[in-house]
Amino acid sequence: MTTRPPLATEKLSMLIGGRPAAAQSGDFFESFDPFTGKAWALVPRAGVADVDAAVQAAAAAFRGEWRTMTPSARGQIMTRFADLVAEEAENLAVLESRDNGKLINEMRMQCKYIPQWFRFFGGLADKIEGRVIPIDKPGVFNYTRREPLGVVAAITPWNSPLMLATWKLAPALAAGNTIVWKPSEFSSVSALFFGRLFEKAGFPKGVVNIVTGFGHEIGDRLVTHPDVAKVAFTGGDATGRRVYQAAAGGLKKVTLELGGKSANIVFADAKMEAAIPGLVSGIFAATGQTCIAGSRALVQRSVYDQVTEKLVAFARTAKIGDPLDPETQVGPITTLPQRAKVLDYISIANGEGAAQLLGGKIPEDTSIADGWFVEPTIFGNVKSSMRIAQEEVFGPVLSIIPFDDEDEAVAIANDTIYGLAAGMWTQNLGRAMRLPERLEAGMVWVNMYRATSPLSPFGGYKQSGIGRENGQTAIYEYLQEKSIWIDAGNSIPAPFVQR
Ligand code: TXE
Repeated sequence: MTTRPPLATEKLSMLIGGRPAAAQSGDFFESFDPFTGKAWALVPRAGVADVDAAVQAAAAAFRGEWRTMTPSARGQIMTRFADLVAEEAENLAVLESRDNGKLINEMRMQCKYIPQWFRFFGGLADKIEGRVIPIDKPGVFNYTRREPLGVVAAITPWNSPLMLATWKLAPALAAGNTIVWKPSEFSSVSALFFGRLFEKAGFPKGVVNIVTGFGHEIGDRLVTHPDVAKVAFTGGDATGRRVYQAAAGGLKKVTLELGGKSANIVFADAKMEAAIPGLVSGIFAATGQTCIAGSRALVQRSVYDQVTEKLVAFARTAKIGDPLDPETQVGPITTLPQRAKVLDYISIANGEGAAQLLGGKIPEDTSIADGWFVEPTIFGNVKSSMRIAQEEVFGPVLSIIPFDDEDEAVAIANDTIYGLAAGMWTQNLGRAMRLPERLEAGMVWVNMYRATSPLSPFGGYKQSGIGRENGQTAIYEYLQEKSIWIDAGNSIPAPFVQR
């Protein structure tokens, strides 16, 4: 087993106004290592007063030198930050893997890739241009500026802690906003180490603030604080709805990235050597704890038996174990309540009459008994109406649903309240061109699955979210357009008539 030194003796600090900060109450909470089931770090337990202090610091920073700094200088700081993150990538990956139990390979890939977001959006900082409008009034010059919103509250979940925060922080900072970031109470450790790099990179004090604590204790204050202009949230749809409602009170802008029930569709003409690992990577990589999990495999009936058999055989060989071991392919579930939820859905699926073809329980291997594991689980002959095909499980549970033709595949794929992602496997060029536009999903992958990039938009159709992250246009989620009118004709206004 890899070494797992405790961080527990080191009391970690939040970041408020550029300074390391304890909670004003002095309280901490334990963060757990999902592989050992034991507490391994102590994280400050922020209260409302800490949130207020962080928002105040962010609001002051927004009015300070950050506001008057040239966009090019802002971009350069972001590039320096990217370099620092690149240097720290390995350490950050280990912290993330310890804290949320996800595979070290996955966290390494993410932490090495994160700098690209800061480079990409840092590069965009001085390309935020206004427009000159050929206005229909003689002698009048009309132009627009794109301006930042103010303080952005970033609220992030436990599954990809730094990556999902980066998707918010990078565009928000490039646009000139300031930040209060609240990571998930289940995975705050990496955020607090990441936080140490902001000042080193040259961000003015207070531009980025980090408060750690429980959603039910401080989330509402952060969302409703009068000085917060925008809320950028990734998490479950139930919490997303609550955040949306709370933000509505202050008419705040929001982006929400919520759950999914994504279809990964295999046609009979697919290259099976690619499709089978593609189905597995869609669901069992990250132990199913990803919003874009391909949790519904839609398989054309003529190859249904063949695909199912190969899939089960392939998934059966997945190596379950220590997420810090690079050989491990399936790690633990991040939280105990989440494991209970996954096991609950497995019994619901059995109760609904789905055919359990693999897994379904806690592994019997005593060497990993302390970890919060669930076996990779596959259900066959699932009907689209079953709860296991409709609700987000967020665990290593795959439902296989047969279909006859393209129309039925599209109908089943779209038969959900969600619309985050979809995958399809086919060698037929016409089908590959035709189908993506019929799928109600923000991202469609053809003969590939689960790819993301700073360059390409990410977000949900239907109840999978509001707004987009990533890609050039994501920066507009953090800007507002101002229209400026100048009378260049020296005319005298007519006092009682609209111009
Ligand atoms: O997420 P929450 P949870 C789904 C997945 C999972 C379910 C619940 O199905 O089983 O959500 O997971 C903060 N005001 N996803 O409970 O509650 C919270 O502290 C403001 C999908 O862990 O959504 C954390 O920082 N904030 C998903 C963040 O919201 C509040 C990723 C997300 O936690 C708050 C994770 C409140 N009232 C889970 N209450 C995805 N889309 O990738 C909580 N929070």
